[in-house]
Order: sequence, then structure tokens, then C-alpha cells
Amino acid sequence: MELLVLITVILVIVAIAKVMRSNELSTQLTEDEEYVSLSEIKTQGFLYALFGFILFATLIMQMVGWGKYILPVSASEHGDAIDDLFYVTMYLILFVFFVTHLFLFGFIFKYYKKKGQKALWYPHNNKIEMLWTVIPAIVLIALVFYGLFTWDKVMYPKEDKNSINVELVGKQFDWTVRYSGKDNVLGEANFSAITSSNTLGVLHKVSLDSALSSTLASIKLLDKKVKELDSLVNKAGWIGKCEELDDAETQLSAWKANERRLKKLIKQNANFKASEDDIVLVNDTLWLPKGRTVNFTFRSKDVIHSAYFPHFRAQMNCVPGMKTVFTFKPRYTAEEMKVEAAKEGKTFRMYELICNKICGASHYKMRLPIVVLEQKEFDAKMASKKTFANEIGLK
Ligand SMILES: [Cu+2]
Repeated sequence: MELLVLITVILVIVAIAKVMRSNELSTQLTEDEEYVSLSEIKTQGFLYALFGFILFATLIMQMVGWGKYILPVSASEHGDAIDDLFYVTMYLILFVFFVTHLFLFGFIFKYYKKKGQKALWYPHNNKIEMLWTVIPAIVLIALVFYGLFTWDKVMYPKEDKNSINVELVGKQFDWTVRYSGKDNVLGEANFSAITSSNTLGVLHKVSLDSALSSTLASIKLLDKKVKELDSLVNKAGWIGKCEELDDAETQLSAWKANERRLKKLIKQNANFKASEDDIVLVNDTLWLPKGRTVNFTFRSKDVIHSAYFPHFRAQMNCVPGMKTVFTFKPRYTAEEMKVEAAKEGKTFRMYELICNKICGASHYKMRLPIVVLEQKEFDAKMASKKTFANEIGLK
């Protein structure tokens, strides 16, 4: 069957080549001045002009008709600078697009072949070459610098004493938010201390002890399993169990490494006070105070995710093994945003955080509602949540 398909494909290619060749030969035989008639050329010229007109008309119609679907005014203060950069670039592109295409279709129409008309042979002009090389180069350099200045302004804002620190951790496939609590300091975290109840591995004497005891329990179980498998493979000669034994041994050595790391952390006997008032919310809502600078720290527990806040014009990658940062100040609650959007003839429903990296099969699930609250409401919301100390049974 596959051979038949292959032969058919080859035969079709050969047939097309033969048809093209015969067409070429017949053209050579019949070729003369009027092979394409002047009236045909005229029709082509008109068709090009019509095509150009339809292209411009549909583009303008789309821009006018669908403009209301682009994002409303920025919900964060720095966002205006990003919007300005976007619009300057966009208007420039549109200007160049319209001018170049006007020339393209206009000239095809203006200079279609007419009776007795001869084409002008005009191979080179240094002045024109200079113009269309230097002007775009200057414009692009200016755009690059404008982009760099905007980046600088957005990424390194002035330090704000009234800011709050929030950590956002992505994992396949949800978000965990950690607020720094009353002291505004995020407690230390370490992956070795991660347990089912301490998903971020926040460090505290109590959480370290419970991580160590669950690590020891896992070691005990695996140790037993390895011994059983070992006797099956080495004493009873059950070769089929070799792979299982290898896996169990690898897991056992990983857990033993975790035990060593935890013991080292416990030995340091550090003061983990900062983590006590932290508030950890798994797959909940991102509550933000209005008019206050929020310093975000981003982390990932598995692959690269990207925390994307479209309404706030912010995005930052969450990379396993490192911390990334971004700072912004929300300026409208959802209700205020509805009013602002309506002023522009746009609709607004809700703020949300979405993952902007295709991070796996359920990537689409990585979204978290964002609610911007007035300071008082925000404080009340935080007071209603369990602190890390509550979670580990300290208070
Ligand atoms: Cu993701």
C-alpha cells in the first residue's frame, strides 16, 4: 500500500513536470509582442488597484470594529509607559505599512503597459539607497532606546517605603501566593522542607521537624522495600524485579540526601520568626491593596511558568531554582476599572493572573482571580486568613 502511494506521488510529480515543460515549449512557439494583450494588462492594473483598496478598507474596518476588544486602560501605574511604547511602535508600523503599500499598488496601476510606452531602465541611485537605509536605521535605533528607557523605568522603580512583599509560586498546574504578613518580611523557604501541608517549604523549627520526621518515615518504608526486593533479586534470583530494585534504591538515596539537608538546616538553629506571620494561600485568589506598591518575588517548583497580569501590563517568568522579581502598583479596584473601561467604550469583567508559558497538558488551568481591595478591606482579608504559625499549630 505504502509503495503504491509512493509510486503515485512520483508519477504525479513527473506528470506535473511534463505539463510544465510542454507549456514552456508551446510558449516559445507562439511568443510574440502581443502574447499578453494590452487590454489584459489593463485589467490586471485595475485589479491590483482594487485589491489594494479592499486591503486598506478591511484593515481599517477591523481596527475600528474590533478596537473595543483590546485591553482597557492600564490598572497599574507603570502600565501607561508600556502602553505608550506599544502605541508609538504600532502607529509607526501602520504609517510605514500604508505608505509602502500605497506606492506598491498605486504604481502598479499608474504604470501598467500602455500602447507605444517604453519602460525606463533605472538600475541604481545612491541617494535613494542612502535614504531608505539611513532613515529606517535611525528610527529603529530610536525605538530601541525608547524601549530600553521604558524597561529601565518599569523594572527599577523608585523604592517605596509603603510597599508590601508578596511571593508567587507556580507549579503544574496552579499558583500559590505567600504574603509577608505584619512584619512585611517573607520567611525563608527551602525545597527540602516541602511536605503535603507545607507546599512551599517555608522554614520554621516546627516545619523542619515535621519535614524531617516525614522524611525519616519515607526512608524507613523505602529501606524495607529495598531489603525485600534485594532478597527477591539476589537470593531468589527473580531477575524481573531488578528494575524495581534500582528505582527503590535511587529513591532511597534521594530521601537520605534530603535527611542530610534538613539536619543541616536544623543545626543552623536560625531564627525563623519572619515566617510565622506569613500567609500561604494555595490556588485561592490574589488579593492586592489599591494604591500600594507590591513587590513580587516569583518562583517555580517544576518547569518554567510565566506570571502574566494583562490588565496590569506585567509579566515575569517563574524559573525553577531561582527568584525573579517585578513591582507594580494597582490603581483601580474592579468596580473603578469597569467605569474606566466604559469611558473607552470597552468592557471589563475581572482581573486575573494567567500562566503565559505552555508548561504542560493542563497549562490552561493555571489562572488565578485577582481582586484589588481598598487598604482597610485588604487588612481585614489578611486578618481572616490563617498565618503560617496557625498552620503549623503554634498559635
Ligand atoms: Cu504554567
